[in-house]
Amino acid sequence: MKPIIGVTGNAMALSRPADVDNFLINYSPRHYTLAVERAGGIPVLLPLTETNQAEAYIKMVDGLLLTGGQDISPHLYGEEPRAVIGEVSPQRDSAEIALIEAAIKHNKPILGVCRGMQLLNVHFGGTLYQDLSENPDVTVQHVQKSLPTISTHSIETKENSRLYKAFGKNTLINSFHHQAIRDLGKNLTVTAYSKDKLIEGFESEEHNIVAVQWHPEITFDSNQDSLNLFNDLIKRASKA
Ligand SMILES: [Mn+2]
Repeated sequence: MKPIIGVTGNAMALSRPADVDNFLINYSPRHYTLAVERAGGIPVLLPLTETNQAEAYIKMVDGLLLTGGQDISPHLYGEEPRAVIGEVSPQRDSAEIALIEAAIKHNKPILGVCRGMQLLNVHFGGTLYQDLSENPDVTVQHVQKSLPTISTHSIETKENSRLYKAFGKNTLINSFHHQAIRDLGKNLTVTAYSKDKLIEGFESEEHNIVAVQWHPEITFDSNQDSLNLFNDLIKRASKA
């Protein structure tokens, strides 16, 4: 039986056709489910629910994929929003934190991507830069202007980590984040840095977590290293 991977969903209002203006739909960028399928898993979309179904959902799946999206509500790390912050979704934050807690409780592996990585960090007590402009040391372009399929900035991974096994010591990745980790959460190990020392990936062996700041789900088709990361999730989920 192929492992079932829960893919966190988002909600948005359809603006067309005009007669269903602001019609709310559940969605998730298709890259995530395509990457899970290619790696040999069965993706299922987890809708953003009004009530906390987290434990019930986690019992149905073998692994959890936390997808990209909105900024993390700064109240979760003790700050007021500053002018530089983007759209937040407190409802999505709390729904996904409940999924994280349930996944850890039931020992189901997690892969966090972009927002997913930031939320995991905050969940473990870490903090974020609300915008990269708040970090004077940033010199690399982290919101790339090139197509998402193009890898633009380099990272260096920690030897013998899961990211090292998937991507090797040095590689190029794509980058679409205007927020970043400021203080790392407890019990997390940084396993990838950019040249300007931003945390681009971390892992927790204890909690079966791998998280990346970039978007390997967009490049898995042309980049074997990116597919390796999803293969690793499926392998971890097979043992769950
Ligand atoms: Mn980056």
